[in-house]
Amino acid sequence: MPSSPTTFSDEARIALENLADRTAGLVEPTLRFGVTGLSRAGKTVFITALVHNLLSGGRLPMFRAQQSGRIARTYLEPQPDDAVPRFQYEEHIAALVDERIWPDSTRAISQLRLTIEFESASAWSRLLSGGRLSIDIVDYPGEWLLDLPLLRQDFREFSAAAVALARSPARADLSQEWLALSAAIDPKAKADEFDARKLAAAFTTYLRACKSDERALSTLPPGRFLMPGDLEGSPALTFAPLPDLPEGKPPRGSLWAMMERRYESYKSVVVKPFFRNHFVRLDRQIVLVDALQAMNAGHEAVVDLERALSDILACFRPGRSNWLSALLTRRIDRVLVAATKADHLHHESHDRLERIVRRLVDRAGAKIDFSGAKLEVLAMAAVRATREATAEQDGETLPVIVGTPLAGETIDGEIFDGETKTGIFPGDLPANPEFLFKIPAGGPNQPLVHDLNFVRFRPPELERTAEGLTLSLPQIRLDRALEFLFGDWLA
Ligand SMILES: Nc1nc2c(ncn2[C@@H]2O[C@H](COP(=O)(O)OP(=O)(O)OP(=O)(O)O)[C@@H](O)[C@H]2O)c(=O)[nH]1
Ligand SMILES: [Mg+2]
Repeated sequence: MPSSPTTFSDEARIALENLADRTAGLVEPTLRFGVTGLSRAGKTVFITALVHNLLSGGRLPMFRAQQSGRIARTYLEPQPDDAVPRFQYEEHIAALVDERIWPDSTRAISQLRLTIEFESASAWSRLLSGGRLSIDIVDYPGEWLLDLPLLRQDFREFSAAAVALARSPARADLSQEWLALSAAIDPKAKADEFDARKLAAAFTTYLRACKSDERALSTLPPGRFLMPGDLEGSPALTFAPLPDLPEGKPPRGSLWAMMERRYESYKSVVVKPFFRNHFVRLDRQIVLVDALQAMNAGHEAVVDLERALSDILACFRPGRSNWLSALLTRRIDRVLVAATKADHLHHESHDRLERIVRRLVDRAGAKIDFSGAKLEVLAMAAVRATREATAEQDGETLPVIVGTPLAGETIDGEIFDGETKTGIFPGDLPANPEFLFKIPAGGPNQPLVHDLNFVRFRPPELERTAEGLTLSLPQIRLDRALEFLFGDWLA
């Protein structure tokens, strides 16, 4: 049995805080909704589109409360947690709608409270909730989840796992320099700040190379090495795993002892507070994945995405909860894994993308007990940047997608200026997802699907109705995501 990642006093504190959350929730029902995904997966765009569609009453046919006209009013309210940055909804939506640019990358946690006043379909819940639901949306990097397993690992275990991964065929060429540097330094030698910095820098360079667009690897803990935030340069980030540690304990004053101490600081300064203050308080969770990017980077990237998904899903310790445990510790009872950016494909491939992600999740989640919690998979686009059309080629009618490629994108040698619209044939995904797990003839780092066309588009121009009303941002299957995530609370 792995030991619990928290100590008893942590558990007691979590229980008390959850009790406080719940008591407040009796007066005003609140749902804490976590949004996560590895960097660039589409978290910021998803939250912005979700809030925008609810605030502006967007067309969401599969989101029943909205479709049946039972939502009276939706508005933003100040969030309850004063120490967490607010999600900058107004800036992000202005970028998307007014400037038609994608919002800036964000690297930390942020939060937003959305309150929905609705008419419940059932008399019971009208009586109990008074028709108000507050949703606290918490946006945090998926990389932080990949750090949670570190709570169960000591420095020796962490080093062994990191080095084994670095020596795997998919990464060996990238980790060479760092491993050579580590081999030249004796872990039992006297601790030296300069050595520690050199090792940490070489280790970080290796992690960064894994993450580059061509490789698109996902499992790269410790997460803060690639997004240090305000901890940049601090001792808690100036360490590296050490290969082939000898038996026994590190000698006092050695480099090994210093690295071990800093690794433990990383856990207590970075990982534990996230776990305690944010993670354990969630009720519902969406995990966004950019499966298209992984497929485009090749077999290794897909295998690595599966590994990351497996680690991420293992963090949600859902389970059957009785009334007491529901009161004491929150349990995530619904997890949605959503493939984003489906607007890069023709709708005929949306179901295929969904099937591909389901296959990945099945493999990743095989070892995890989801009893009592629902796990759903979806292919969606929070913002649909393209529309569909057909084109004639050699007497054949082909489905195309039409949009404005970002400035600088090239198609067949033509460089786009960010203003010109064009139609492309997006290509098809294979019907059978098993292709994901076979190394293609070209090698493990070649695109898995050859005729897929990847072009990045600008956010769409908003359409107007005949009466001159501006419509909400278009989306694909965002309504299905909302129904799964909140539908039962608004029933
Ligand atoms: N076409 C399309 N592109 C999207 C969509 N969502 C995200 N993107 C693209 O993906 C990029 C990253 O999206 P973000 O929402 O910023 O991703 P994030 O997960 O918040 O990224 P970080 O904050 O950097 O971790 C955007 O700049 C867009 O180019 C979508 O629904 N459709
Ligand atoms: Mg973001």
